[in-house]
Amino acid sequence: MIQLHFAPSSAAMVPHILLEEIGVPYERVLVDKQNGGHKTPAYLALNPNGLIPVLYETAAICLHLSDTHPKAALMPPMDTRDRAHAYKWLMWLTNTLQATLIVYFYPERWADTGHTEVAAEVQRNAQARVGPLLNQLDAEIERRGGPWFMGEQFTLLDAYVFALCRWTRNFPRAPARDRQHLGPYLQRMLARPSVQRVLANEGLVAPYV
Ligand SMILES: N[C@@H](CCC(=O)N[C@@H](CS)C(=O)NCC(=O)O)C(=O)O
Repeated sequence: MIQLHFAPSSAAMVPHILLEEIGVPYERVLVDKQNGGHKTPAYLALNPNGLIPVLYETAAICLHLSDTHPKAALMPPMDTRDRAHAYKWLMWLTNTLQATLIVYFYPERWADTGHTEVAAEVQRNAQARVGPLLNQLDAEIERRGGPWFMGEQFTLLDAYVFALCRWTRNFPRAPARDRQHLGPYLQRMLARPSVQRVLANEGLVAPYV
């Protein structure tokens, strides 16, 4: 059976949503991130990066779930322009938006030890860089016309966009939900039964986005 190693609201939320969409049996394994459960020797044997989820990278897990559960149609059909665009957005989500958000959440890693002012500056700059990235998502949702990120078809990108947008919910300025098209889109995502199950499974409370 598939095992999903997760910490609440982490990158593991993306495959978590997809597993609920697919409807296969799977086992959730809670990683105690607050107490460094992702840095223990046992966990590092599973993911030497000490990051969650386990079958890193998140984008690779999404593609693997899509490949192994074709009936769920989590990607646009092969040999289409939309398929190419879906690859493009998946790479962008993982190597641009997610990577910048990680700088926002762990700014001290980009500063010398104890240089809290530098870390605060790094965090401010990371947040400023996330803003235009969220604008790109907003513009794409407008261009495609919804209801989902790629248009009519719900894809694995929706789980990724949702989880990363959720990470901005405590931004002091302009979180994802404040944008004209992203705001209603996130509400549509919240209404999906799979997403509701995931929020409950992860023990999360409102406000969700
Ligand atoms: N590129 C990796 C990044 C995973 C990642 O950064 N996971 C976070 C949780 S959202 C984590 O484990 N952070 C703990 C840490 O950085 O120590 C992926 O997409 O799987």
